[in-house]
Amino acid sequence: MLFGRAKKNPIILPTQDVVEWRYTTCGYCSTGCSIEVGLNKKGEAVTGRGVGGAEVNQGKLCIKGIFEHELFQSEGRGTVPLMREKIHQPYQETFWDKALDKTASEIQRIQKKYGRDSFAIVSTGQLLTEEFYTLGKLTRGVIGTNNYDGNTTLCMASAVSGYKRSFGSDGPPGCYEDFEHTDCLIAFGSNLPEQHPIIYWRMREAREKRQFPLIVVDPRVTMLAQFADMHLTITPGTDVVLLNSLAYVILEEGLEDRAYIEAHTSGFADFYETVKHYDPVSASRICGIDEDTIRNVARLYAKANAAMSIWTMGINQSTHGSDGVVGINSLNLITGNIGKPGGTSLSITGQCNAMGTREWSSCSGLPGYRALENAEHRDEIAKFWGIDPEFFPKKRGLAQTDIFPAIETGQIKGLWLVATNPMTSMPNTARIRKTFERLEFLVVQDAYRDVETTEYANVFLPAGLWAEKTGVMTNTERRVNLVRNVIDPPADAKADLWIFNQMAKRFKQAEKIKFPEKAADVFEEMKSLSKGRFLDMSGMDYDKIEAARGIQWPMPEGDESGHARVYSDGKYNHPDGKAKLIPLNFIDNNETPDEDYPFWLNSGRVVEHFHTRTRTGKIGNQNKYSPTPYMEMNPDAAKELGIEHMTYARLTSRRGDATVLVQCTHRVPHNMVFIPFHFHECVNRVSLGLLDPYSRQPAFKQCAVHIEVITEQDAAAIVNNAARTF
Ligand SMILES: Nc1nc2c(c(=O)[nH]1)N[C@H]1C(S)=C(S)[C@@H](COP(=O)(O)OP(=O)(O)OC[C@H]3O[C@@H](n4cnc5c(=O)[nH]c(N)nc54)[C@H](O)[C@@H]3O)O[C@H]1N2
Ligand SMILES: Nc1nc2c(c(=O)[nH]1)N[C@H]1C(S)=C(S)[C@@H](COP(=O)(O)OP(=O)(O)OC[C@H]3O[C@@H](n4cnc5c(=O)[nH]c(N)nc54)[C@H](O)[C@@H]3O)O[C@H]1N2
Ligand code: SF4
Ligand SMILES: [Mo]
Repeated sequence: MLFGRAKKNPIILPTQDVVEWRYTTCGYCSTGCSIEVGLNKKGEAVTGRGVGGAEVNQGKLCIKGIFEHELFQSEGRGTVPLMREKIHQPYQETFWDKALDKTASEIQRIQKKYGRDSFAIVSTGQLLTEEFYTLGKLTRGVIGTNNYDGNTTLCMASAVSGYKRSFGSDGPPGCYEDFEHTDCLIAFGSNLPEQHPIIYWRMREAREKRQFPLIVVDPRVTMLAQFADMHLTITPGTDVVLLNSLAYVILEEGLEDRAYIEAHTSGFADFYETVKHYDPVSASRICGIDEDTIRNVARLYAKANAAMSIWTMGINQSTHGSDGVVGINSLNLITGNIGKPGGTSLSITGQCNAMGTREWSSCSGLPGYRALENAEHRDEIAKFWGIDPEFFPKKRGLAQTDIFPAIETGQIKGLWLVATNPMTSMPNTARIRKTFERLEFLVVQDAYRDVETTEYANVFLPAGLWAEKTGVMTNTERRVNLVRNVIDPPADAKADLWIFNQMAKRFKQAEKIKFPEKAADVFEEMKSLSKGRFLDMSGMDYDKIEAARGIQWPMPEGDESGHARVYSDGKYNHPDGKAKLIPLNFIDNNETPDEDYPFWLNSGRVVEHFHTRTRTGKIGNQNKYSPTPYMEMNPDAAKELGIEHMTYARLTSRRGDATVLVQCTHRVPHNMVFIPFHFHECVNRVSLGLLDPYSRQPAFKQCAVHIEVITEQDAAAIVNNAARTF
C-alpha cells in the first residue's frame, strides 16, 4: 500500500498475509477501543487494526493498541509454574497440580495457625470481569479472608468513594458522546492526549466542530494544557480549595440552578456555610490561581448551557482525593450538570478493566455493587452461591495500602498477588521490599516471569494475558466490551479463570459452590445477579456485545440497547433519592517543599509506556521512544544547581534516593520536577504516598525532594546497579 509522497520515498506498509481477523478489545487503558487482530495461515497474530464501526474508537488506535498483538510473542513470559521452599533460592519448574496444591495448603496452614484474615489477596484492574467475579467468589465464598483488595486502591478508589458519597453509588454518570453536546469542559489532573489518546481524539473532534472552551487544571504544562484555552497551574494537592471557591462565586453571584438543587439534592445549607469561607482572594493564596481567573471560570461554567468535568489521577492520587471528587460532583450538582447531554461529572478511569473490578470483583464488598455491610446483600449472594451468609464478614477488611503495613506488623503472613506489581508501583518501594521479606508465603500470578515481585515469591503461576482469554471489560463510560480469545496462552501458561477454578477445587468449602469453567457461563451468573440493579446488564450477551462493539449498562432484559447516561431523571442512589452536597473543609496535610527538600515531586505517565513496563518495555516500537528513567526539570532551576540537560542528577527524599537523567523543560515550574513512574528503582524509591482518609489511595503526586548534581562515574555505577536488580 502506498501513502502520499508517491514519487519520492513513498512510505510502504508491509502487507501481511492475514487470513482471519478476530474481534477483541484493547487491554491497556480504560478507553475501551475495539481491536481486530489479524492471524496468518499458521495462526500467528501478525497485525492489529481499530474496528471501523466501533463507536468508541471509530477505527483508530493509539501506539499501544497498534502494537498490542506483539505481546503474544514478547520476552519474559511465564511459561511454566515455578516453586521454591525459600525466597532467594533458585526456582524449580513444576507441574500445575504441585504448584496449586502447595499454594492451597499454604493458605490453609496460615489461616489455621493465624486466623482466616492472616492470608491476604491483592488483585488488579487488568483481568476480565468473569475472572474478577470468580476470584471474588473464591475469596469471599471459599477462602474467606477479608483482607482482599485490588491495585485500584492506587488508582480509582478516590473516584469510587467520591461517587458513593455524592450519589449513593459508584458508576460514572456520563459518556464520551457528552463532548459533542457540552459548552464548557474542565479537565482536572488528566492528560488525555498521552493517557487516553482516543478519548482525547473524540474530545478534539467535538471541540473542532463546536469550539467549546477547554480549561485544564494541572500544575504541569501537559500536552492537554498546551491545547487548552485556559491553563490553571494549581498548587499541588489544593484542588478542593479551587472547587470551593468556584462554588462560592457561583452561589454569591446567583448563577446556580436553584430548581435542580431543590428537587434533587440534600445538604445545601451546610454546603453553602462552608463554601462562604472560600472567597477567591483567600482561595488564591492557597491554590495559586488568581482571583480573576477563579471568577472567570466559575461564570463560564455556570452560564454554559451544558458543562462537564473530567478528571483522572491529579485528583484521585491525593490526600484530598475523595474530597476532590465530591467537590467536582457538587460543582456539577449546583449547576444542574449531571446526567444530561454535555453535562456530567465523568471520572476517566485508568486500567482497561478498572470498572469491571469495581462492579464485580467483591474487593470492597460483594458482586454487583453490593455491600458487605448490608445484611440483605449478604443473604442474596450467600443464597445464590449456596453458602451460609454468616461466612461473610459484616464489614470490609483492609485496603491494599493497609495490607502492606499489616504484613510489617505480623498481622498478615501470606499473600497472593494477581496481576499487579507493587515492587514498582507502590510508594516507598524500599519499605515494600522489606515487607515482602517478612511473609511466610508469597504466590505471584502474572503473565510475565520477570515481574519484579517474583524475586520474593515462593510460587509463581504463569497466566495468559489479554486476548489469550475470553471475557468482558467495562470502560470509562460503563461500556461492556468483549475480549475474544485470539490465541492460546504460551506453553503451559493458563487463563486466570482456569487458575481460580483449579484453586477452588482444593478447598472443602467449594464443594457446595458452582465454579463454571466457561467464561460465558460465568457471565450468565453475573447477568442474573445484575437484574434490577443499577448496573443491570441482564439484556446483554457476548454476541450482542460484539455486534454492537460494546454496550453501556444499564441494559435490562428486553431492552434493545444500553443507556448512554445515568441519573438523567435526577434520582440518585441515596435512600432519599437525592444527591448529597457535602461541605469540604480543607486542611493542608501534605509534605510540602522546604529548605532541605525544596522541590515538589510530581509523577505520572508517558504515552508509550504502560505502568511498570512488564509489557511495553518489551515492545521495540514503544520502548525505543522512552527507554530510560528521566526527570523533567525546569531549565532555570537546573542551571542554579549546575545540572545540565541530559546529564544525571540524584534526588533524595526523607524515604530514599534515585538517580535519573535530567530533561530540561518548561513543562514544569521552577519548584517542581516530574518523573514517569514506569521504571523500577526510580520515582517510587522516593515517593511518600500519604493516604486519603476515605479511599486509602496514596498521594503519589505530592511530596518534597532535594536534587543534586552527580558525577558521570557515580551515575554510571548507580544506574548499572539498579539495572542488575531488575
Ligand atoms: N500511556 C499510558 N496510558 C495510560 C496509563 C499508562 O501507564 N500509560 N495508565 C492508565 C491508568 S491505570 C491511569 S490511572 C491513567 C492516568 O491518567 P492521568 O491521570 O491522565 O495521568 P498521570 O500522568 O498519572 O497524571 C495526570 C496529571 O495529574 C497532574 N497532577 C499532579 N498533581 C496534581 C494536583 O494536585 N492537581 C491536579 N489538578 N493535577 C495534578 C500531573 O501533573 C499529571 O499531568 O492513565 C491510563 N492510561
Ligand atoms: N509514583 C507513582 N506510582 C504509581 C502511579 C503514579 O501515577 N505515580 N500510578 C498508580 C496507578 S494509577 C496504578 S493503576 C498502578 C499500577 O500498578 P501495577 O498494577 O502494579 O502495575 P502493572 O504494571 O499494570 O502491573 C500489572 C501486572 O499484571 C500483569 N498482567 C497483565 N495482564 C495480565 C493478565 O491477564 N493476567 C495476569 N495474571 N497478569 C497480567 C503484568 O505483567 C504486570 O506485572 O500504579 C500506581 N503507581
Ligand atoms: S487509547 Fe487506550 S484502549 Fe485505545 S488503543 Fe490506546 S491504550 Fe488501547
Ligand atoms: Mo491507574
